[in-house]
Amino acid sequence: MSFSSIMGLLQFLHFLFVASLLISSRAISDQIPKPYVVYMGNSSPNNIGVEGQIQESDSDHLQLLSSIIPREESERIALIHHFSHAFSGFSAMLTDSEASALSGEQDVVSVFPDPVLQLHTTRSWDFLESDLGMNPGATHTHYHSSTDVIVAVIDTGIWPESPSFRDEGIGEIPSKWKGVCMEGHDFKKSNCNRKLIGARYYNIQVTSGGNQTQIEATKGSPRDSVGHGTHTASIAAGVYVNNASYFGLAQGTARGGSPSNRIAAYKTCSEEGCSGATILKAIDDAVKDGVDIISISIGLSSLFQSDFLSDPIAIGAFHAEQKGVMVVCSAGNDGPDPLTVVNTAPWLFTVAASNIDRSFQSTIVLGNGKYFQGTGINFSNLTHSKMYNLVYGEQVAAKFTPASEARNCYPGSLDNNKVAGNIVVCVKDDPTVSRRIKKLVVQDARAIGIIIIDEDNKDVPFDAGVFPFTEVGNLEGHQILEYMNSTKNPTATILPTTEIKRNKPSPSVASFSSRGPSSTTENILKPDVMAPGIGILAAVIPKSQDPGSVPIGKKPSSYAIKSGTSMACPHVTGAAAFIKSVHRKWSPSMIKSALMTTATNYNNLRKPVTNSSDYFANLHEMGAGEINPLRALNPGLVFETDVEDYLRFLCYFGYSQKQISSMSKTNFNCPKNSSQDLISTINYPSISTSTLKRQQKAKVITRTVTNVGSLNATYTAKVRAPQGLVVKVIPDKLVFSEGVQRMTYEVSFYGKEARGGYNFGSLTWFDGHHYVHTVFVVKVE
Ligand SMILES: *[C@@H]1O[C@H](CO)[C@@H](O)[C@H](O)[C@H]1NC(C)=O
Ligand SMILES: *[C@@H]1O[C@H](CO)[C@@H](O)[C@H](O)[C@H]1NC(C)=O
Ligand SMILES: *[C@@H]1O[C@H](CO)[C@@H](O)[C@H](O)[C@H]1NC(C)=O
Ligand SMILES: *[C@@H]1O[C@H](CO)[C@@H](O)[C@H](O)[C@H]1NC(C)=O
Ligand SMILES: *[C@@H]1O[C@H](CO)[C@@H](O)[C@H](O)[C@H]1NC(C)=O
Ligand SMILES: *[C@@H]1O[C@H](CO)[C@@H](O)[C@H](O)[C@H]1NC(C)=O
Ligand SMILES: *[C@@H]1O[C@H](CO)[C@@H](O)[C@H](O)[C@H]1NC(C)=O
Ligand SMILES: CC(=O)N[C@H]1CO[C@H](CO)[C@@H](O)[C@@H]1O
Repeated sequence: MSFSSIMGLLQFLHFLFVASLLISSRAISDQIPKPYVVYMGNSSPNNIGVEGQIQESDSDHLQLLSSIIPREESERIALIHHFSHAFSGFSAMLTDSEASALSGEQDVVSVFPDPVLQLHTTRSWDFLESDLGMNPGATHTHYHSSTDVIVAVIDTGIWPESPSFRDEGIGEIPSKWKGVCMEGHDFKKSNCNRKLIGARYYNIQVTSGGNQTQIEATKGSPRDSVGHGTHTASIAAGVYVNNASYFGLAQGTARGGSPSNRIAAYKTCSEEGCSGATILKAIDDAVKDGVDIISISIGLSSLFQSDFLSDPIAIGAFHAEQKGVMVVCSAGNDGPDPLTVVNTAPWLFTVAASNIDRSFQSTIVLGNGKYFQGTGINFSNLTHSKMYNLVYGEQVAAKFTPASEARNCYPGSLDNNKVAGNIVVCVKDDPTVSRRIKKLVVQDARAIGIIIIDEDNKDVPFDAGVFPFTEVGNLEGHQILEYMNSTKNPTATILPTTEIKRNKPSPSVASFSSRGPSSTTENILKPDVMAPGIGILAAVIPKSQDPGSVPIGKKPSSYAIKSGTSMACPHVTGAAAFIKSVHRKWSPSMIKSALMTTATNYNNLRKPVTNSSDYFANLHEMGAGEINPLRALNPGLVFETDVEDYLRFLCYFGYSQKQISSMSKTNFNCPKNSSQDLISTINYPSISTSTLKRQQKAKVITRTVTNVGSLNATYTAKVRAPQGLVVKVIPDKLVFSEGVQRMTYEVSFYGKEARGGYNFGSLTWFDGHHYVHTVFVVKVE
């Protein structure tokens, strides 16, 4: 059983436990008001931008509340958040029965408890810190581009003094900007500038279980106290900063994906998480403020995914997309198990994480002269010339401690007297004790250093600060244990971390990156693309988060190295902003299509991309592949996914005509024969279909492409499919000319001879200049 499936089981058991508590106290908890989101579809068109009318809908919502809440509790007739710009609705304190009464009201699309969403850094899993902007090939020179693309970062706020947000040489704030720079006790209007053009904060409330717990009181400021928002914002659009490094590691010029564009920060999260209603409010504000792209490195837990209309990010992004605002999201860090990807709505751009061609090595030298390259970040002061005794957790167990616990360096499992002064070897065959905890356990016992043997996470460097730390896989681990068996006095040392460039296949899929298929529907391929998310250097708050993380005599660094799909997401945000700054008129779906059809499935060794265990990566791991922003500027053809496609998607998924009418506020009608199966037919830049029966004649899927290259172009189709799966494209030649900008074709899949299960392949259109690479997944039964 893998790490995450055990975690999954544990969390599930915990869930059952909590659920049973909830049931026993149900009668009481039913009556306790808690925050709910009431989603009411599209804002009525005549409401937009006219303050007076917005007030009107505010009072409509209050009226609706007062019809439900008993008069003696009139203090609850108040809106926590009110949504009125991009969409309509509110959040308020409601009892379960009030919530269910509201859900039957006219115009109410869905009512759901305000969910807690998570930040997608690996910090919580204690993979650690990051670096930025080293995305190969993303040098932004010689393009006629505008600098008024505005990127909204919905996250933990911002550290405005970071050099990444300086505004030298950047022009006036674009006139379309309607946002604000909110002041706080530690944040002044003057903290915003022509780079960081806006900042908002919200009362951050995080609810848990059936009881409302206010995890963080209002800090009353857009200032980042976590570091996550500063990091993601600087990856998306930080300016060039020379000689940035993390105490000398990853030294170089730091910059974001679109250094000349603008940033607006929306602080919705604390370290503990984010309230869904607050994220909805921030999306509503960002659309009103005039942003072009919204970056959200946040998501629901993959264990508790809800349907699209109870998912704040999906709801907010649906309306943002309709107003021409692109929303880019992280896929989550719950890999490598399948069905863990989150943020899977087709109007979202969902990003998986890959490594870059750099790693951080902490070399182990054994007493017999052998060297092993471990992974990790340390500022250790050990040297070659002195060796330390090497002990195995199991051999230095405390009294009455099972070997399995001591081997894993559980808290309390080691005999401190036998540990002090030695280097300790710990394994990770039990998921409950993280790397951070193992390190603290041996550090506490006054060990000299720690070697962790762990197959799963070794691609993600752990930042151990000044404590000598390194991590190896099972192969090297076995050799180290063998050496320890072979001698009475095994010794070793751990050398300081060095940075290794171009040492290995990259990109490859990060072990933690959440995998498809989507658990909500397999008929849209998710994640969409992959971008760097391991060991990314970017701006942070210059404060020490943990004791011992800063080398003695040094000040906390203003750049740090972090890993997570949180870091991958803003790379795509930055790339999208770059494309938007060149192609001002392109819609979100065109930009997304361009990045998907030009993505690569090959690594720097010109071999197919692999996962972190060196197997070829499949499309559920990497989507269309690693983004290539420069190629995406000139994709040749794009797939436009329009509002009707998304509305049809909602019909096919199973939502009612009433809900969909309220979301669209147009006279759109659901097709008569809606079914989940038809989801594959919406005009998406990839194809995924979950049901191809062997005895079925064929499955036919149409797509329409728009020519954005030269007027006269002739494309021919080339299919790559696994043996047995027959794929026909009709027509297999597309001729574009002055009057013909759009063409439709059919792809037919025949599964009679195909292998059961997932079949992965691609269809590439080529005109002599452009490769339009579209990937497909067909599940054969
Ligand atoms: C809810 O949480 C608060 C704060 O932890 C606590 O004081 C209160 O007793 C809890 N209420 C219930 C019903 O559990
Ligand atoms: C670059 O940074 C390093 C480490 O922070 C520092 O020692 C060095 O003096 C800096 N170089 C320049 C040219 O600023
Ligand atoms: C890599 O892919 C192989 C084959 O699909 C799979 O068995 C393995 O679990 C994957 N490993 C990771 C870390 O994703
Ligand atoms: C390394 O630094 C620690 C303090 O972090 C100090 O106690 C120790 O003596 C130093 N070791 C060497 C070999 O310099
Ligand atoms: C080391 O020795 C122990 C006890 O003799 C044995 O169980 C273990 O398999 C050996 N480990 C290796 C890696 O040889
Ligand atoms: C729906 O059914 C009608 C009649 O059976 C058929 O003509 C049409 O193609 C179907 N629509 C889709 C999208 O499959
Ligand atoms: C495209 O082809 C048409 C007809 O052959 C020709 O008249 C026209 O000049 C061509 N346009 C371009 C941009 O090459
Ligand atoms: C890569 C790196 O910065 N490693 C450092 C680890 O710690 C030693 C001693 O503090 C430094 O010399 C290395 O530069």
